[in-house]
Amino acid sequence: MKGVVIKSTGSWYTVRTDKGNIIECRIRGKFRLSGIKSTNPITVGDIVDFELEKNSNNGVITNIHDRKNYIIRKSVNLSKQTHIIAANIDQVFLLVTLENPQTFTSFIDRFLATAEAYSIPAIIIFNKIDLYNKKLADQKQQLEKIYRAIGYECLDVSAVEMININKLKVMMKDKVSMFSGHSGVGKSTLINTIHPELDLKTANISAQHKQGQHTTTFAEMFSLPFGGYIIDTPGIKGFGVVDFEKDEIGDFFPEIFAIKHKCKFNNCLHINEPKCAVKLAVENGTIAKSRYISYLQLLEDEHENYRVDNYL
Ligand SMILES: Nc1nc2c(ncn2[C@@H]2O[C@H](COP(=O)(O)OP(=O)(O)O)[C@@H](O)[C@H]2O)c(=O)[nH]1
Ligand SMILES: [Mg+2]
Ligand SMILES: [Zn+2]
Repeated sequence: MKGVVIKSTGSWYTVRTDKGNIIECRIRGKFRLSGIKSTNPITVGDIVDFELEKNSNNGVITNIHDRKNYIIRKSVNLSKQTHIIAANIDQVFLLVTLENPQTFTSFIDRFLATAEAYSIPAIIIFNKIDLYNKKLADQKQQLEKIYRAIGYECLDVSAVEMININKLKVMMKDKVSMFSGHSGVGKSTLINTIHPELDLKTANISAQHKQGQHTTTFAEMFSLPFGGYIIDTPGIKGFGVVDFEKDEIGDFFPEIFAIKHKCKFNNCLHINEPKCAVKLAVENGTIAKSRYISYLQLLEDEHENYRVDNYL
């Protein structure tokens, strides 16, 4: 039998079959995936084969299907181990607010580059538009222009005033989605708006200060009443961590990737090399300055502690 892992608590995996049956499964002995040094062999979103155990309603997982993508987090201790937070994600929504809290472009761009590195399509949601005055609306429009031009879909919503919620539902239908963004941007409120039965706690700031949570929280996948899933990752700030190599960062900026072959040097890092097509594009305005600055920041950032939140 085949199903998708919707929850994992360490030793038990909750598997949902295509028909919607829920089976609690275990793994027998050590089940190791080659290539990934991870503390957990199976994660939420994994497609698995399983057999039912005799004389019980439980199952044993016998096989994991190849993952199309996955997001990881480093273990808290300094070993090289990682923890896989979730797999097979169709899209990740970055919730952005320009005030209360303010989301900076450097945060947006780091997030988008990370999504590119994970091969997960990213969509930008501007929330709380009910609060926007003319100045913020203009600022938002400029950002949308920048991000749409490089291929990122953007949507304006208000979780409180129910603006464009149906559009969001259409985007989420039959897909596995994740929400991300700074604390306070309205992730829980928006999830509750699209799926009131989940009844997530909102404006909950205390959870973030519990450092220990990083080791004990598990992602969970909820089915949406209109079709599709949402993965909730309680207590996990941000979006996992990618160790960027300097010479690949540009590949995670679509507009840089698109023109890098025009640089004189094929190992150009677009800093101050001669005849650099990227720098030229920044000068003539084809590449947004804010994007280029974010790119340079990522280049310089190699020793950054993964727990540090740029925003704070
Ligand atoms: N005005 C307005 N407030 C919102 C909106 N969405 C969320 N909020 C408020 O923003 C605060 C933080 O929301 P919450 O969902 O807890 O944010 P989270 O930390 O991203 O999960 C709460 O007080 C919400 O009521 C919105 O669309 N408009
Ligand atoms: Mg929340
Ligand atoms: Zn260059």
